[in-house]
Amino acid sequence: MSDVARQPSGMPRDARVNASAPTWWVVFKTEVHGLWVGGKAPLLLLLFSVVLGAHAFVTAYNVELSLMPPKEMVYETVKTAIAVGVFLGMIIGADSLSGERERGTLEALLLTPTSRRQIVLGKFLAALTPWPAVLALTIPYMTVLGQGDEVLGPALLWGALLGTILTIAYTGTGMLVSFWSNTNRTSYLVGLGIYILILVPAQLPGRAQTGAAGQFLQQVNPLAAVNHFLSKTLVNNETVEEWAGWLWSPTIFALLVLGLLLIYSAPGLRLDAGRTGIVRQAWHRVAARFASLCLVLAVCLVATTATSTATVGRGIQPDRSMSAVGEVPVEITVDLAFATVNTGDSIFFDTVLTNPLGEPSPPLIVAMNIINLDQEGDVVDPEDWSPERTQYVDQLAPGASVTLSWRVNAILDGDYIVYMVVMPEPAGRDATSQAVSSTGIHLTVMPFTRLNPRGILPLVLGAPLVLGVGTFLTLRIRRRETEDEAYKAPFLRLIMVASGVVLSMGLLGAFAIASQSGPVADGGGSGATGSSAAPTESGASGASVLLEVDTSTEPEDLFYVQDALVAPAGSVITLTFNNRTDADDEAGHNWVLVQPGQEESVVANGLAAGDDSDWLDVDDPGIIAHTALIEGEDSDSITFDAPPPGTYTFLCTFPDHYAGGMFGTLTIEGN
Ligand SMILES: [Cu+2]
Repeated sequence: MSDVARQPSGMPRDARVNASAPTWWVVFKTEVHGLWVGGKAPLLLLLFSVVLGAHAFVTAYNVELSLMPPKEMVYETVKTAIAVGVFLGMIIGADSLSGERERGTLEALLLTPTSRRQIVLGKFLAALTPWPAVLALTIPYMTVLGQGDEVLGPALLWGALLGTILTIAYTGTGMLVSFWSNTNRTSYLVGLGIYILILVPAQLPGRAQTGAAGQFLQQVNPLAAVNHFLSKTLVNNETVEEWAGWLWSPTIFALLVLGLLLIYSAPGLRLDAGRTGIVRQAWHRVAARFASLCLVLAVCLVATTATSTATVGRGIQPDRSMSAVGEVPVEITVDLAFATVNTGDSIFFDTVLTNPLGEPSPPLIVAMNIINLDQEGDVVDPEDWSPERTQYVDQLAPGASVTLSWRVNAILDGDYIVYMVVMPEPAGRDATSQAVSSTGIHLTVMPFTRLNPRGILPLVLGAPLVLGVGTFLTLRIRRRETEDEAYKAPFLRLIMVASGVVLSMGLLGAFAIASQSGPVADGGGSGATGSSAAPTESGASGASVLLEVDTSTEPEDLFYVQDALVAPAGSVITLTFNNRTDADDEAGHNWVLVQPGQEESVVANGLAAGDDSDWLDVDDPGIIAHTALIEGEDSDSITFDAPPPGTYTFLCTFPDHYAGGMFGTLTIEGN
């Protein structure tokens, strides 16, 4: 990298040719040429593709073992892209001015009758150009890892927006450091120090990030704040409004740096950073020490957070000296006993609190808990599983009851019990109260992934290869340029190299997606599970709910994999029915939702309608909604309004399938 960085990037031919163009544009073009044709940016991208590929392959491989949901994989990829994009901006920014000083090319720039602010602006804009390429490079990886999940769009949108804000901030910081440094060594070291100082707290494991101080640190740290925002909105299905407050620190950071760089510092750009001004001299002396201090600090930070995490557990001691346990003044029931869903799906249910006593209840606190029934399984963090884990009720009149609505997002596959606890608020400091628990909801979360690590291999190996060829070609053009002063690479040739790289990457990505097994390639929204209903208003009317029902892959299995569906009242349900058998099996199935008590007659009318009507009498008033009769490897999506609250049967009308057990329930939860 240092080899390439030493190429002069002063003011060559372009400056004279385009004397009429604005200075910043001339500087920008020269810088972009140096950065891209000079080989620095292509080389860094090549390195990044290796990192991304390794990350994608390890993730896909792990998926087979631990079944990380697609949302999380997409989030991890966006996070990596931002960390790398920001890093590239930082080091290119750090090189921009001190590098020219070191190479003796800054003089030529400053001698031209141009505004210094424009010089800085041109260099700044050029240093931002690798970021879009980094983001574009991650798209095929994200698409493959996302497996068609609806998270891809928001991930790209927010990744692009927040990554751009952070890249602006970091590139500006790098340039400010460079502005004050005489040598690249100082500039790189300080830049790297700042990067690590911000990166390390942002990458700390989840547990160290909790607590008021930890939360504050996370919110102030621009990179950590962005990661937190992305993880909450992309992985945990939470709303943007809820976490928008976390976007202040990156925005303020970027604006501050921009102002400092372009308004305050730029006009004072000088040939020598170290000779004028007391502040600059001090900076020059302190800079190198600062860098090493940052490294030490970062190590200490990791060490202290690790130990403080360890003490958290010891701090919690059950206090057995409490007295005055109040009597149990409330009853709690849930309206769901069990549910089977895919990873990423949501379940909705209601709890009813009743005060059976003859006097008003104290204020009540209702909390949701989740237990992993698998001893070896991961610990469940209910905060991640539900946008609203605790609800409060002021008071219940004698005999009165209140209904609370809940939503649980099935983040990880496994076998769980969800249960609710109601605690009367203790009467005072020296009083406590007795928790009352509901019956559990037995939640079975099916693994949901169709990733095939071998299918990713072409992308993992091909991307660095393609970028390697692209880098080689640009370096060859560059060599000719340096050998022959008069030679200027034809614009067309550069465009051809660039589009060749883009095209090959696109093909690799498409191939990787197509080689993922099964229904991902045929789209059909197979990955679109979970509910897109606003999480805080689970019972709101008009909320759209996505449901997915699969058959078994075995043609002789007569059941639906998801046989207990739940949707809130008033919602618009989009149901995707997938016949997972082989097309050769000739096992036709449909999904028919029927009015309560009409099961037998719908099946009988279907049989009477015969094979020509696909075993369904579509005019049967007992039918609420139905898909087509589909063969193996086929899918059908239907959208319908949720019927009134209650439990409905859905079934398959193909002869003998209902009798063979091919039915399930759809529960519409009331408000
Ligand atoms: Cu069937």
